Amino acid sequence: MDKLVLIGGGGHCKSVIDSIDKNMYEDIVITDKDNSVLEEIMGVRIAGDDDVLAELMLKGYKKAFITVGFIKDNTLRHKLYDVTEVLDFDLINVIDKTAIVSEKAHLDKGIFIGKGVIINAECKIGKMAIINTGSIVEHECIIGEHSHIAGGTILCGNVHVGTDTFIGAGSRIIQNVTIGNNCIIGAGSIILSDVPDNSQVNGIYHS
Ligand code: JB2
Repeated sequence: MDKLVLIGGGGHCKSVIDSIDKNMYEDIVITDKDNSVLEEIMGVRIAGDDDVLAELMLKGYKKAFITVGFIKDNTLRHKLYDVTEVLDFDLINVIDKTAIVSEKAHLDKGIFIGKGVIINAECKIGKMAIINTGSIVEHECIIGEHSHIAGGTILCGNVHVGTDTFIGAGSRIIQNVTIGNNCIIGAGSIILSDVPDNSQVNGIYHS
C-alpha cells in the first residue's frame, strides 16, 4: 500500500482528511510550517515542516497532496506544487465519496473535489483545482489549473474558468460564459457575461 504526505495542516487539511479513503494508504502524515504546537490533526500525525519532505520521500512516502487552500492569493500553493515536482512526489486526487463525478469528465492531478459536488459530463478539471463543498459544475465546463471554486457555486453548461482564478462561495455563472485567468469573483456573484483576465468582480456582472 502507498504512503501519503499532506502538505499544510489548517482548515483545508481537515476537509481533505475527512474525504480521503484511509483504507487506501499504509500511513498518512502531515507537514506544516507551524509544527510545534500540535502533534496530530484528526488522527493524522504531523511529521514536521517541509524540510522533512525529502526524507519522507526516501522513507517511501511517494504520494502527496497539497492541503493548504487559498482564497485570493495562490502563491503558496504554487510554491508547494513546485516543491512536490522537484522531489518527484506523485500528486493524488482527493474526491469525497459523496461527490458525483461523471465517467465522461477528465481530471488532471492534485485536485480536491469536496462533499456533495457534482461534476457533469465532459468537464475538464485542471491540475491543483479545488472544487469545494456542494458546488455544481455542469456539462462541458473547463476549470483551469490552480483555480478554486468555493462552496455552493453553480457553473452552468460550458462555462470556462481560466487558471489561478478564485470563484467565491455561492456564485452563479450562466452557460457559455468564459472567466479569464487570475480573476477574483466575490462570494455570491452572478456572472452573466465573459470576465476578462485579471478582473475582480462582485455582485451582478454584465459587461
Ligand atoms: O509553507 C508552508 C506553509 N505555510 C503555511 N508549508 C506547509 N506545509 N504549511 C504551511 N502553512 C500552514 O498552512 C499554516 O501553518 C496553517 O496550518 C495552514 C493554513 O491553514 P488555514 O486554516 O489558515 O488555511 P487553509 O489554507 O487550510 O484553508 C483556506 O482555504 C480553504 C480552501 C481557508 O481559507 C479555508 O476556509 C478554505 N476552505
